[in-house]
Amino acid sequence: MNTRVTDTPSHPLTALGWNSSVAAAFDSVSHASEHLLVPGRVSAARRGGSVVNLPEEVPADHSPAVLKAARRDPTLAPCTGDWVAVRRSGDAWLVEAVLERSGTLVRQGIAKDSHDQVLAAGVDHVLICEAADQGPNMGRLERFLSLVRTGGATPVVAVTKAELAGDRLPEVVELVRSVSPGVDLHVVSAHTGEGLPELAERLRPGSTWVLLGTSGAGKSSLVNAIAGGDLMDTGEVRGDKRGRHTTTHRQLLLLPGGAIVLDIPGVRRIDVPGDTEGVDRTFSDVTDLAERCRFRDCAHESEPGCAVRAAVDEGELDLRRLERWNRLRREAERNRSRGDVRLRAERIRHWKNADRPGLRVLRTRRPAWRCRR
Ligand SMILES: Nc1nc2c(ncn2[C@@H]2O[C@H](COP(=O)(O)OP(=O)(O)OP(=O)(O)O)[C@@H](O)[C@H]2O)c(=O)[nH]1
Ligand SMILES: [Mg+2]
Ligand SMILES: [Zn+2]
Repeated sequence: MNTRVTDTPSHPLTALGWNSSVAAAFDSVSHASEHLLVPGRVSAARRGGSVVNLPEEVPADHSPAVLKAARRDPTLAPCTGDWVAVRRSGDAWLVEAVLERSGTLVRQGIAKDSHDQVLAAGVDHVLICEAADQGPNMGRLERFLSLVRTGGATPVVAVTKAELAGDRLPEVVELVRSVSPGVDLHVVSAHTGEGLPELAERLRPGSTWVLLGTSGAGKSSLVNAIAGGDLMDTGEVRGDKRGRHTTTHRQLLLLPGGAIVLDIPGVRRIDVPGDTEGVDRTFSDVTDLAERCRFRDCAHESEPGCAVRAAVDEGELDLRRLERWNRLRREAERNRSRGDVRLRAERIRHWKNADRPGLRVLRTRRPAWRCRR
C-alpha cells in the first residue's frame, strides 16, 4: 500500500479495513500461538514473502508453517488483501498465519492438475468494468457476476468510457442492466468525469474494492480519476480495441476518500468456479421464473407448464440468456467435479508422502504375505 496509509487520522487498522470479524479471526489465531503476534494486511504478495501493513509497510517472510501449507495447497499462501498474523523474528518480520478469509476473488484452475489462484482476499465489493465502446459482452458480464458472488463479495457494475458510446449509450446501459438484475450500476467516464462523484460516494472508508474487467476497460484510469492523481499507470488500447495489459501486479491502494482498492491486471476470460448457486443468483430473473414451473425438476425444455419457456415465447425472457444460464450452470458443475477429483488426488498424494512408520512396516511385510498365498 502506498505511504498514504500512515497519513490517515483515524485508528490505523480501521483505515485498512479492520472490523469485528477480522478481530475475532485474529484473536483465535493469537490465543493458540506461543508467539506474540500482531495483525497486519497484505498489500502485495510475492512468492515466499509479502509486503504487510501493520499499518506501516514492512517486508515479511512467510514462516515455515505458512510455506508448508502453501506447498500443499497454493491457495493457502498469503495473497493481496489477506489479513495475517505476523511476529518479529530478530530484525525480520514473519507471517505466521493467514487469518480466515472472507470475500475472495478466485481464478479457477482449468487444467486437471492446476490449482485455483486467489486473486484477492478480504474483498467487500468488486467493481466490474465494462467499456461502453466495446459491446457490451453479456456472457462475460454474467460470468464475472457469478464469480464475484461465489467468492462472497458484492458485485457493482461500471460502464466505463461512457462518452465514447455516443448515441448508443442508453442502449448499452439497458443491455448491461438486463443481465445484472439487482446490481448497482454506474455509468462513468474517467475522461469527462461523468458519474465519478456518485461512484466515489459508494466507496466508503475502510471498504475494500477490487476492479475487474478486460485489459483496456479503463480500470486504472478510473482509480486515478477518483483518486485525483496518478496512482496507477494506464496504457493505450491497441487498434483491435484490446488492452496492452498495462497493470501487471496486484497492490492495495488507499484512496483519499478512505476506501481500499485493488486494481488487478485485465482478465479476458475466467471460468466460473464449481458453484451453481453463484450462477443462479446472477440469473435471478430466470430462477424466479423457474420457481413457477409446474414440475420441480423442470429442465425448461419442452415440459408442460414451464414458466421459463412461456416467458421466452412471450418475449419477456431472451432465449440467449436462458442458453447462457444453462451453459454456465453446466460449466460450474463440471468445475465442481473437476475440483473434487483434484482434491481426491491431492489427499492421496499427501497420504502417500506422509511420514507414517506404520505404513513402512506394512510395506516391508507385504512380500511375505504374497509368498504364503
Ligand atoms: N475516451 C476515454 N478513454 C479512456 C477512459 N478511461 C480510460 N481510457 C483509455 O483507455 C485506455 C486503457 O485504460 P487503462 O486505465 O490503462 O485500462 P486498464 O483497464 O487499467 O487496462 P489493464 O491495466 O491493461 O488491465 C487508456 O488509453 C485510457 O486513456 C474514458 O473514460 N474515456
Ligand atoms: Mg490497469
Ligand atoms: Zn420450466
